[in-house]
Amino acid sequence: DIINIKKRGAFILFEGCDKAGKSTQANKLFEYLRNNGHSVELLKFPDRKTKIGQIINAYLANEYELDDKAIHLLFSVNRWERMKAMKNLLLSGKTLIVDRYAYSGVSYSAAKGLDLNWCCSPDIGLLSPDVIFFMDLTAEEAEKRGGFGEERYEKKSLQEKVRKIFYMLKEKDSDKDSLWRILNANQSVELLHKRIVEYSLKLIEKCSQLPLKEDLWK
Ligand code: 2DT
Ligand code: MG
Repeated sequence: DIINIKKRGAFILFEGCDKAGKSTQANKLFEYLRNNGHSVELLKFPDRKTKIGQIINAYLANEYELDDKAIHLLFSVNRWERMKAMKNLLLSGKTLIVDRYAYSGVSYSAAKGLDLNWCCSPDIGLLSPDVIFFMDLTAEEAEKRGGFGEERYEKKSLQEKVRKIFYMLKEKDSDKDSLWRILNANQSVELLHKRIVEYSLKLIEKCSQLPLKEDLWK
């Protein structure tokens, strides 16, 4: 007899600096998986639609000032308020493609000068991703892509610091085999997409058997 063991979905995360192509690749992976019979959902942080997200949006648009620590905590709250729903989706078998997460949270705040460990603490115990596709692009290359926009943080000098801190967070995970996949974002969209799809299909199969982890930075 077939014993029907429910398979969980994979938590696939895209991280990186602005202009690296995270949203492009997240969207393309979502379309690919959806068109190939997978149960999949696309999420983005910050989620600007919640009440907290609206404050974050105003802050990013420079319409509203907040203490660096206060806004850092709001970004974290904006993840915690989605945790139950994300957990239920994953357990129901949906693969989640997530555009930015706590790694962005820490990198951008620490780039402004906040203590790295302090920045990590509010996100401890969040769901952990099964893979981090780190779309890596130098600030110089990012600037060539039509320049940064008007939002807070979209400046070359800050982006350089953010990138360094992403690499520090990768070091912190050096015991976690193949969690981070560093992708050179300075290559063709289609080539990157192909590699991401190949890796994701294997990953979805592999982690369907593994328990969900709510152990970020534990
Ligand atoms: P987008 O350009 O991707 O919408 O991001 N950020 C993001 C933080 O400072 N902390 C966080 O926790 C997250 C998720 C990165 C908007 C900006 O918000 C920054 C860029
Ligand atoms: Mg942006």
